[in-house]
Amino acid sequence: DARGARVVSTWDFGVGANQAAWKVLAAGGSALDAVEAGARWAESDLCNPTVGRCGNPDRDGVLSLDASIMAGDGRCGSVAALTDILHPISVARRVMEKTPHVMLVGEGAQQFAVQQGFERQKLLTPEAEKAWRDWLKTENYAPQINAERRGRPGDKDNHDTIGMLAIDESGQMAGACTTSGMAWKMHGRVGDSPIIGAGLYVDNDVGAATASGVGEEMIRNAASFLVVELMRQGHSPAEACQEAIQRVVRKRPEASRTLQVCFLAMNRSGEIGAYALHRGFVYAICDSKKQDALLDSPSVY
Ligand code: SD4
Repeated sequence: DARGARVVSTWDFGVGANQAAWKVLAAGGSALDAVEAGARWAESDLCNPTVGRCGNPDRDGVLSLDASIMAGDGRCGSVAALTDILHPISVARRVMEKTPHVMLVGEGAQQFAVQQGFERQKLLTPEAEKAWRDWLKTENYAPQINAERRGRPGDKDNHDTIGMLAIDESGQMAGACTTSGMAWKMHGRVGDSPIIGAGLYVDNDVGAATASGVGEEMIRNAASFLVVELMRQGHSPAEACQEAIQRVVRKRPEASRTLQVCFLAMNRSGEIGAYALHRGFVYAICDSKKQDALLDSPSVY
């Protein structure tokens, strides 16, 4: 049975993504297959302006996608600045499984995807293009604390990057992270999500961590690796996330007041914790007892 299995994801749409992952776990599938299935669900979601095909573009109007996947035994793969491919998470997995490398970017990532049988397709939605044209009127790059969710509870635009962590019935862990990155980013900008150790880190010996928010802060702090290392030193997932957030604040106290950073972690016992800089971060848990739990993260501000 899948009693020991569990999956956790960032943000409210994590509930739907978890259910896609749970189908795999409940059938005795691997954590790796589960997180890929969950991330694919999010990438296909038609109302998410920060992941996959409905993502907002960069400031040149190009939708460029970042994704990473990692297994608890240290295998990992990622793609960055990938364009015109619907499922970056599956390309990341192919990088892990079919190449001697960990990360492919831009044109090379797309070339590899096409060689692997992924279809090239135009992804920018009319809504995202319109949002970009509106943005061009001011060209003001000022990431909102919780992307489109702030102050509009229940709004269908209530979404953000998905980071997903899972443990399967055999105790193997895996994680996935997929995003269109920060809306109106510079062309060529890469965030934390495809960088192993920044947006995602998984170690079967300890646990796993993922992040959402302004990726520059996660990269600066090797944040997901930091959270896992704090758990290795004996901290609970919640304490590890909180300590990592404190590190972000100590490093850039002023910027921390206006940027959102969110960490989510699970240890090898399946215990889960989260912490954010600002209020508004929620995460979804799914296991054999409850399929649709949505919890509020504690925060500094
Ligand atoms: C990035 N961390 O590209 C991602 C975006 C995100 O909430 O998580 N937004 O920086």
